[in-house]
Amino acid sequence: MTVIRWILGQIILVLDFLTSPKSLVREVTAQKAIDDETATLSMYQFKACPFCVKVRRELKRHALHIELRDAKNDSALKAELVREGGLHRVPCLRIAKPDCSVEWLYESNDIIAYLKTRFNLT
Ligand SMILES: N[C@@H](CCC(=O)N[C@@H](CS)C(=O)NCC(=O)O)C(=O)O
Repeated sequence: MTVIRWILGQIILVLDFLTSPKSLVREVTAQKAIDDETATLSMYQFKACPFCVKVRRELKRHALHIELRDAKNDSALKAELVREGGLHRVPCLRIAKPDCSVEWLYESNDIIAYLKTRFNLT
């Protein structure tokens, strides 16, 4: 089962590489304003998880530079996700709010919808 999962993961990564979407190009100041906002976000993920690939493709398409955190191989990040987010499930978007509170958003579709709303994406 582990081997089959690994093979499927590699296929997903190759297909993602071959069909990788083009990044939106913004004017420098507009991109800088978005980069300042995305600096408050990070995504806990597994490299070969299809749901994470789906979100990463949206990040690339919309040129959202969000720090990716490996919750599979990095035991400290994995523990942090479970302790603070509540579940060892990826993808999970960590949203640091201006009032210093933190929201942990699970579910790939919900993460994509959140990003589209927050950054006014089509
Ligand atoms: N419905 C979820 C599915 C997420 C999901 O099943 N993620 C798997 C990895 S592909 C996971 O986190 N599994 C927990 C684990 O392997 O410990 C979504 O769309 O984000």
